[in-house]
Amino acid sequence: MKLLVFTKETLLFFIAIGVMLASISAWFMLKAGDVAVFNQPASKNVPEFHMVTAEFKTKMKNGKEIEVYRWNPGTIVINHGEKVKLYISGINGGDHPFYIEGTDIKGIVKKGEETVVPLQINKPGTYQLVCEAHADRQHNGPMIAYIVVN
Ligand SMILES: [Cu+2]
Repeated sequence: MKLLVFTKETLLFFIAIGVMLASISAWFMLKAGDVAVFNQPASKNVPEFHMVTAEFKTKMKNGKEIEVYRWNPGTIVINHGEKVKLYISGINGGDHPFYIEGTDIKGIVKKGEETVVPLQINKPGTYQLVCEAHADRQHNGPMIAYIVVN
Protein backbone atom coordinates (compact mmCIF):
# COMPACT_ATOMS: atom_id res chain seq x y z
CA MET A 1 0.00 0.00 0.00
CA LYS A 2 2.74 2.38 0.94
CA LEU A 3 4.66 1.48 -2.18
CA LEU A 4 1.56 2.19 -4.30
CA VAL A 5 1.13 5.68 -2.78
CA PHE A 6 4.77 6.47 -3.36
CA THR A 7 4.44 5.39 -7.01
CA LYS A 8 1.38 7.59 -7.51
CA GLU A 9 3.12 10.61 -5.99
CA THR A 10 6.22 10.02 -8.09
CA LEU A 11 4.08 9.72 -11.22
CA LEU A 12 2.22 12.95 -10.36
CA PHE A 13 5.55 14.67 -9.70
CA PHE A 14 6.92 13.66 -13.09
CA ILE A 15 3.66 14.67 -14.84
CA ALA A 16 3.85 18.06 -13.12
CA ILE A 17 7.49 18.49 -14.21
CA GLY A 18 6.56 17.43 -17.75
CA VAL A 19 3.69 19.92 -18.00
CA MET A 20 5.96 22.66 -16.66
CA LEU A 21 8.73 21.92 -19.19
CA ALA A 22 6.22 21.75 -22.04
CA SER A 23 4.74 25.13 -21.04
CA ILE A 24 8.16 26.74 -20.78
CA SER A 25 9.31 25.46 -24.19
CA ALA A 26 5.98 26.45 -25.78
CA TRP A 27 6.36 29.94 -24.32
CA PHE A 28 9.91 30.24 -25.69
CA MET A 29 8.85 28.99 -29.13
CA LEU A 30 5.92 31.43 -29.31
CA LYS A 31 8.14 34.25 -28.08
CA ALA A 32 10.78 33.43 -30.73
CA GLY A 33 8.04 33.43 -33.37
CA ASP A 34 6.80 36.82 -32.23
CA VAL A 35 10.27 38.31 -32.44
CA ALA A 36 10.82 36.97 -35.97
CA VAL A 37 7.49 38.32 -37.22
CA PHE A 38 7.00 41.60 -35.41
CA ASN A 39 10.54 42.95 -35.23
CA GLN A 40 10.74 43.19 -39.04
CA PRO A 41 9.57 46.50 -40.49
CA ALA A 42 7.02 46.05 -43.28
CA SER A 43 9.40 47.54 -45.88
CA LYS A 44 11.93 44.79 -45.19
CA ASN A 45 9.48 42.30 -46.66
CA VAL A 46 9.94 43.76 -50.15
CA PRO A 47 12.89 41.94 -51.75
CA GLU A 48 15.59 44.33 -52.93
CA PHE A 49 17.90 43.89 -55.89
CA HIS A 50 20.97 46.03 -56.46
CA MET A 51 22.44 46.69 -59.87
CA VAL A 52 25.17 48.97 -61.21
CA THR A 53 26.18 50.26 -64.62
CA ALA A 54 29.54 48.77 -65.53
CA GLU A 55 31.99 49.11 -68.40
CA PHE A 56 34.43 46.68 -69.97
CA LYS A 57 37.23 48.05 -72.10
CA THR A 58 40.04 46.44 -74.07
CA LYS A 59 42.67 47.37 -76.62
CA MET A 60 42.84 45.48 -79.92
CA LYS A 61 46.16 44.34 -81.43
CA ASN A 62 45.96 47.30 -83.83
CA GLY A 63 45.69 49.69 -80.87
CA LYS A 64 42.00 50.35 -81.33
CA GLU A 65 39.99 50.44 -78.11
CA ILE A 66 36.64 48.72 -77.85
CA GLU A 67 34.22 48.91 -74.94
CA VAL A 68 30.85 47.73 -73.74
CA TYR A 69 28.47 48.98 -71.08
CA ARG A 70 26.60 46.41 -68.97
CA TRP A 71 24.03 46.17 -66.23
CA ASN A 72 25.58 44.21 -63.41
CA PRO A 73 24.29 41.71 -62.34
CA GLY A 74 22.93 40.86 -65.78
CA THR A 75 20.09 38.67 -64.54
CA ILE A 76 17.67 38.84 -61.64
CA VAL A 77 15.01 36.27 -60.81
CA ILE A 78 11.69 37.29 -59.22
CA ASN A 79 8.27 35.71 -58.66
CA HIS A 80 5.24 36.80 -60.67
CA GLY A 81 2.93 39.15 -58.79
CA GLU A 82 5.60 39.82 -56.16
CA LYS A 83 6.53 43.40 -55.35
CA VAL A 84 10.29 43.97 -55.47
CA LYS A 85 12.53 47.00 -55.58
CA LEU A 86 15.36 47.29 -58.06
CA TYR A 87 18.07 49.80 -57.13
CA ILE A 88 20.37 50.79 -59.99
CA SER A 89 23.50 52.85 -59.30
CA GLY A 90 25.14 54.75 -62.12
CA ILE A 91 28.87 54.04 -62.04
CA ASN A 92 30.38 53.79 -65.51
CA GLY A 93 29.06 55.85 -68.41
CA GLY A 94 26.94 59.01 -68.23
CA ASP A 95 23.22 58.65 -68.83
CA HIS A 96 21.53 55.29 -69.31
CA PRO A 97 17.90 55.83 -70.37
CA PHE A 98 16.16 52.47 -70.09
CA TYR A 99 12.89 50.62 -70.53
CA ILE A 100 11.69 47.17 -69.59
CA GLU A 101 10.32 45.36 -72.61
CA GLY A 102 6.71 44.20 -72.26
CA THR A 103 5.95 46.72 -69.48
CA ASP A 104 5.29 50.48 -69.17
CA ILE A 105 8.41 50.86 -67.03
CA LYS A 106 11.03 53.35 -68.18
CA GLY A 107 13.53 55.65 -66.52
CA ILE A 108 17.09 56.85 -66.52
CA VAL A 109 20.22 55.96 -64.56
CA LYS A 110 22.75 58.77 -64.19
CA LYS A 111 26.38 58.60 -63.16
CA GLY A 112 26.76 58.96 -59.39
CA GLU A 113 23.03 58.61 -58.78
CA GLU A 114 20.76 55.78 -57.75
CA THR A 115 17.49 55.03 -59.52
CA VAL A 116 14.84 53.01 -57.69
CA VAL A 117 12.57 50.91 -59.88
CA PRO A 118 9.53 49.37 -58.14
CA LEU A 119 8.69 46.13 -59.94
CA GLN A 120 5.59 43.96 -59.97
CA ILE A 121 5.21 41.77 -63.04
CA ASN A 122 2.21 39.47 -63.09
CA LYS A 123 2.99 37.35 -66.14
CA PRO A 124 5.85 34.82 -65.95
CA GLY A 125 8.52 35.18 -68.61
CA THR A 126 11.89 36.77 -69.32
CA TYR A 127 11.81 40.56 -69.61
CA GLN A 128 14.66 42.59 -71.07
CA LEU A 129 15.91 45.69 -69.27
CA VAL A 130 17.30 47.64 -72.24
CA CYS A 131 19.51 50.73 -72.17
CA GLU A 132 18.40 52.85 -75.13
CA ALA A 133 21.81 54.52 -75.41
CA HIS A 134 23.73 51.22 -75.52
CA ALA A 135 21.23 48.76 -76.94
CA ASP A 136 23.54 46.88 -79.31
CA ARG A 137 27.16 46.29 -80.31
CA GLN A 138 27.16 49.34 -82.64
CA HIS A 139 26.36 51.56 -79.61
CA ASN A 140 28.81 50.03 -77.10
CA GLY A 141 26.25 47.48 -75.93
CA PRO A 142 24.33 45.28 -75.69
CA MET A 143 23.46 46.81 -72.33
CA ILE A 144 20.62 44.42 -71.62
CA ALA A 145 19.74 42.68 -68.37
CA TYR A 146 17.26 39.83 -68.04
CA ILE A 147 14.47 39.89 -65.49
CA VAL A 148 13.31 36.31 -65.12
CA VAL A 149 9.77 36.20 -63.71
CA ASN A 150 8.79 32.78 -62.38
CU1 LIG B 1 23.70 52.47 -71.10
